[in-house]
Amino acid sequence: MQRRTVIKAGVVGAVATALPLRSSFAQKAEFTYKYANNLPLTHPMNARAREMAESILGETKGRVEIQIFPNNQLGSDTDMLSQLRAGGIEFFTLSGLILSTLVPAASITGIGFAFPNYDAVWKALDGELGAYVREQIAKANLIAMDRIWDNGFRQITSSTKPITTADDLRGFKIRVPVSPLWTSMFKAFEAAPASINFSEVYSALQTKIVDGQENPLAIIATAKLFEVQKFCSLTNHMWDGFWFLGNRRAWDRLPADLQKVVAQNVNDAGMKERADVAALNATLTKELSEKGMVFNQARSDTFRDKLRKAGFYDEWKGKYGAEAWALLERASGKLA
Ligand code: X2X
Repeated sequence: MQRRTVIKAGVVGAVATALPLRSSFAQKAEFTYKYANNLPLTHPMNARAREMAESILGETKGRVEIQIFPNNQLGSDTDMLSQLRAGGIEFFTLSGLILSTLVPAASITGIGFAFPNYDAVWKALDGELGAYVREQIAKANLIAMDRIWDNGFRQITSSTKPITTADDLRGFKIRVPVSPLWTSMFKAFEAAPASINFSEVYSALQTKIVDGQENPLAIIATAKLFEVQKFCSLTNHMWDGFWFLGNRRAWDRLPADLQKVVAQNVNDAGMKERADVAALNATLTKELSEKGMVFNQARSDTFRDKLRKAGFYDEWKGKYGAEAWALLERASGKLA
């Protein structure tokens, strides 16, 4: 059986099982909430989520149990977003860019080359820009925890060639996540982007439906994309993070004291996950090289120029509106 078939069978056969938690509580929890995500067990997101769920169980004396369903066990991001809205799952971590299919403003943090480094990212996301996006998320009847979790600065991988300048992307078949901003950005590069959920990325690369994809090093490593990709071009073309989202009705069912314990632990876990991902991204070039990936430093200036010339920044400024764009530019400097 192909990997793709196995993944599908897993979802259809409803064999998903939550990560086991250490618990000394004999009673069934008063609130048993499902938290689903799209990342492998080995990614820091899931290690920190597990600690988080254990401390929530302990601090609420067994009243709140968070069951973790990693690795797209409950379906693709698109599926999980529907489940979150319907209340089939209570919590879900999702890239702001994919969330923009529901909350258009949420993709603003992924604008190409907006943030020069992590200091600028956290200043904006833990500050006014993050607060603005969370307000827009609240209008869609979802809650977003204060601290966004890190995905990282994204790099381009390929099975065919290294990408050094923007011209190398011309006609390049590249997978992008399901989000208008991603498609727009890679069209501005004159690439041939295909929207594919992360649950299908490994098999799409393996079967050469696309020649490349883009993701932070921590994902290239933990999702084993190096098995099906040869080149990794360090473009740092955008930053991406995961909002820790909750279903509004499920959240409102929790008494205030329990909400406080849950929010505190989720935000603390997010801060630890940020540190883990930063550490990984600093060391993974070596580890992935040893696994056979060939790295090159891309010429970021050529990519940025191309976006500017294609009218990418002007177009998105118009979509987000002046207020949101001003908040972004306070962190990024002038873009359009
Ligand atoms: O889908 C992706 O590429 C990933 C894992 O980075 C996101 O969740 C946006």
